[in-house]
Order: sequence, then structure tokens, then C-alpha cells
Amino acid sequence: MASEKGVVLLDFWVSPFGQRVRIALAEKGVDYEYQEQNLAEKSPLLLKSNPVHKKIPVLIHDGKPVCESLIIVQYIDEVWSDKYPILPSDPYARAQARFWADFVDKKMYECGTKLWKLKGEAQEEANKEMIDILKLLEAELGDKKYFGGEAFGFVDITFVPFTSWFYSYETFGNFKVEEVAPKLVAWTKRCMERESVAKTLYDPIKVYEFVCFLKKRYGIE
Ligand code: GS8
Repeated sequence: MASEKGVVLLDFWVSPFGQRVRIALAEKGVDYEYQEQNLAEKSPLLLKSNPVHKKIPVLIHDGKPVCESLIIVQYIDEVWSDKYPILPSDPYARAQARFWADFVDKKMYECGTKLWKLKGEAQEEANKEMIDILKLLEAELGDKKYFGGEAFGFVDITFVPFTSWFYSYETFGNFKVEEVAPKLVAWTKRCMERESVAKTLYDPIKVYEFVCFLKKRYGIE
């Protein structure tokens, strides 16, 4: 249980935020107890562990909760520092990684949500914004293998969960990632070759069905 020694993750299967944490834990080879949460009826443990935002993911390490996915991933990198490094050691490279992770964090989910929630002009605006975001990320990736260079790292972990949402974004929006940002498609395939990513991400069709369920629940059609 949460007050005991060990690692517990409060999460929700399709959450790109929770998936970041699952990928980081897999890269580090950390054993943990996964606890799927019902977000429609939040558990006392979730409310106690994240009383400010009341959101997943929450990592509970030896009874102490850590909240916010990017903070959790950095915490994991610091605690299990002897295993696979997620952030680079060079201060400038670390700052750059944090900048692009923050960019993905601020832009991708919000804009993607607008694509399936909004209609008409507002939705077209979101569509344009998504194309701009993808082009900026494509330019930042350039010809590198991963965002940080040769090693899979912080920006990859932050961004890759959204790739299983791309099909939904394309379907509700009006663009094709392959046309707008082909290098990102090739990068997605490289990331999927990693066990940590392949075992964490869901089939884009399952994600799409989930988005359709959300649309119904919000009464959007
Ligand atoms: C976002 C987490 C989040 O949105 C992070 O961890 O990076 N900035 C945070 N969690 C959602 C599920 S994923 O869409 C959540 O827990 N929502 C519950 C609610 O808002 O009631």
C-alpha cells in the first residue's frame, strides 16, 4: 500500500501524461505497482496524494507522493541516477531538453483537445496551430535520431505518448502528420522499437474510440 516502501503509480491507461511516467520507469527498470484510477469517481488515495490538482499521474515513492508528469520523470531520473540517464549531464543540453519538453507540454494536449472539442472557425484555428506546432518540432528534430541526439531522452519521453493520439487529431482535424512532418513519423517508428515505448502506447484506433467516448460524454457531435 501507499504508506509502505516501494513505488506505486496512480494512472489512467490512455493518459499521455501517465504514459511518460510508465516509459521512464521502464527505461530505468524500476518495479512498481500500477493502480488504474477511475477519474469519474476519484479514489481517496488520489485525492490525498494530489490534493491541489486531483489529477493522475501520481508517483508514490516510499509513501511520499510526487505530482505532475514532467516533475515525476525528472524525479525518477534523479532517484535512479545509476540507471539509464533520461536528461543529459551537460547544463546547456539539459536546459534545451527542458525547453522543448515544456513546449510540448504547453501546446500539444491543449491544441489536440481543441481539434476534437471545437467546431467551425475555432477548430480551423486549432488545426493551423497544430500544423505549426508539428513543423516546429520537426525542425527541432531535424536529422537527429532522437530529440537529444543519439540517445532517447527527456523530450522523446514527453512527446512520444501523443503519437498514438495523432490518428485522432488527423481524423477530427484536417491534416496528415506524414505530409506536415515526415521526420516525426520516422522518429515515432524509431521510438516504437524501444520496449519501454512499445509496451506503453496503445493502438491509435483504441485511442480514437476513447476520444469518441469523450465526445459523447461531453455531448459533442
Ligand atoms: C496533467 C495531468 C492530467 O491532465 C501532468 O501530470 O503533466 N499537467 C499534468 N491528468 C488528467 C488525465 S489525462 O488527461 C486527469 O487526471 N484529469 C482528471 C480531472 O481533471 O479531473
